[in-house]
Formats: sequence, structure tokens, C-alpha cells
Amino acid sequence: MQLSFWKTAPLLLYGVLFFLLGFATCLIGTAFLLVSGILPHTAGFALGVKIVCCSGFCLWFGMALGSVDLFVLLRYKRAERRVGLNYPQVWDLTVVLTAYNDELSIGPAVADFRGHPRVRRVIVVDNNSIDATKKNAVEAGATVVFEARQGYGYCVYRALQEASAFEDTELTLLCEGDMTFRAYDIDKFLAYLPHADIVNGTRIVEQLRSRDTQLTTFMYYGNFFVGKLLEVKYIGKGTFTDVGTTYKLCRNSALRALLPALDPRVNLEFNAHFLDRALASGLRLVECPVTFHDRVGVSKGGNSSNWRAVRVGLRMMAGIICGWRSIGK
Ligand SMILES: Nc1nc2c(ncn2[C@@H]2O[C@H](COP(=O)(O)OP(=O)(O)OP(=O)(O)O)[C@@H](O)[C@H]2O)c(=O)[nH]1
Ligand SMILES: [Mg+2]
Repeated sequence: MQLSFWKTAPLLLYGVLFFLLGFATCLIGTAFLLVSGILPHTAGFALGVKIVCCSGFCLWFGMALGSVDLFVLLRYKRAERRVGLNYPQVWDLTVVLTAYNDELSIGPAVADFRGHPRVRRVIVVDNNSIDATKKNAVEAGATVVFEARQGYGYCVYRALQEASAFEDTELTLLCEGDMTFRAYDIDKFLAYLPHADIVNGTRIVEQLRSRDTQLTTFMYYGNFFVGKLLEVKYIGKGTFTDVGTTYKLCRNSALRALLPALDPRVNLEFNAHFLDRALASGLRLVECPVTFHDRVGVSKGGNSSNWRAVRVGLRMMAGIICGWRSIGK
């Protein structure tokens, strides 16, 4: 088989999945053995032994797959990587904000971004809002674009399309218009930009998160776990700690290459989908810690409850492991 095949084969991802399967079956098997110790002469002992044997196979197989990736293939997967230093000709940016019934937050969000010296314009993508979102955005100085197809995925996709079409800026800054992210973090993004095609915000740094955000401890670690799953899938290509942040700075050249590979029907899982497809397309992604603040207005996304977050997280994992075709339906 060709070296190019092995360079993209996600053996560590499959290794981790087998290892986790082995761990889970080991717990089940030992539970059977414990119960049969308490209740002798039941069929539980024989079954427990079989399950523990199966779990041992999964653990060893998982470790073997992972080891091949880490100790043999990683050097080839990393081979072409250099620390890039590519400065844009123009450092100004077009900001695009998503909005769905965000009348309370959109005005202050637009004003915040318009106040940053690097921002040339602010566009708001209004996703069928029935409140005063459009009026408040226009009053604050934004250009409003209407997206009729309902959903976070459609809204973000349209936002990226609109902003990357401008010829006078090379950079698109994507954010939500709910005041959870702040314009002063643009300076952090710009510091990383020379090394990347896309700088993705991460909310991993505890000290940069306000106390009462809707990102619960459960969601925080869930995001981290899915980020690590992405990392092992593309081992050698990046460090990922958060797959749920909308806030990101993108080169328009990267977006033009990436947009045809994205499926806007992928809804609340769109950020993980975006990162996965960007990595598959060979784009350079660097994470940048950003501040995260209390939401103004009502949450409608994955952060609205832990159960919803579990569903979104499982769908993200399914997309990363099995592909996004079924998620976009
Ligand atoms: N959920 C959802 N969000 C949409 C939709 N269309 C646009 N959006 C915008 O996408 C962003 C994400 O939704 P949020 O309600 O902020 O959800 P979240 O970011 O997961 O959680 P919090 O910010 O903590 O409330 C917001 O700016 C929404 O206004 C849609 O159909 N569904
Ligand atoms: Mg939000």
C-alpha cells in the first residue's frame, strides 16, 4: 500500500476506540465475576470470563494500533510541517456575526466589534429572527444579511460566504452576536495568524472564562474530549481542546478552498464539522485561547442544557469517526 495512504490512516483514533471498548467490556466482565462470587453456581462466572477475555483482546489490539501510529507513522505524518510565517498584506478584517432572535445582545456586540481599530465592517446574518434583531443591528451600524434556511449550520455557512467575498479584506472574523465573545480578543487571534490559515478560539483556559457562562463543567470536559478525538484522528497536525467555539479568524483564501467541502445542513455540530473538514483539506489550524463571557439573552444552541449537549457531542463524535453524511440529513 502507498505511503500516502498510511500518512492519512487514523490508526490512533481506531486504537483509542478499541481501547475504550476494551475498558468498558472489562468493567462489565468483572461485574459478572463479582456477582458470581457472591452468588456461586450461576452461569455468571463462565460468561464473565468470556467477557474479560474479549476485553483483553480489544485493549491489546487498541494499544497495538495506537503504537503503530505513534511510533512508526507519526514521523511521516509530521514530515512536511514547518512553523509557517505568512503575514497578510492587509491586516484589516471583515467581522460577521450570527444572530437568531438576539435583540438584547446584537446591538452591544456590533458596537463592540465596530470599536476595534482593525475592523473594517460588521455584517450580521439574521436567521429568521422575529424580534428586533435586524433593527438593533442596523442601528448599531452593521450591514444585515437575511438567511431564510433555519439552523446554526446554515447561518454560519452563509456568514463565511458573505464575509469571504469581500476583495478589500483578506481576513474573516466569525463570531456570535450574543456577547459571549469580545472584540479585544482580535489582537490575540492576529498574533497567531502568521502561523495559520485558520485561528480557532478555545475556551479551555479556566482563568479566561467568566464564572456564570452556560458552558457547564460537563460541557467543558465534553468539548475537551471531542477535541482530543479530533486530535488523535489527525495526529501530528494540531492540538485541539475545544470543538464548540464559533469565534475564529480565517484567511479568505482558506475559506474559498474549504466552503465547497462543508455541509450547511450539519446544524449545532457545525464547528466540529468545520474543523474536521479543514484538517482533512490540509489547512493549517492553530488554537488561540479566548475569553468567554455570560450570554446576553436566551440560549438556543448546544449549551442550553446538559442533555442537549450530550446529543450534540455524540453527533460530533459520530461525524468525526464515521463521516458527516448522516449528520447532515
Ligand atoms: N441554536 C441556533 N442558533 C442559531 C440559529 N440561527 C442562528 N443562530 C445563532 O448561532 C449562535 C449560537 O447559538 P447560542 O444560542 O448562542 O448557543 P451556544 O453558543 O451553543 O450557547 P450560549 O452562547 O452559551 O447560549 C447564536 O449567535 C445564535 O443567534 C438557529 O437556528 N439555532
Ligand atoms: Mg452562543
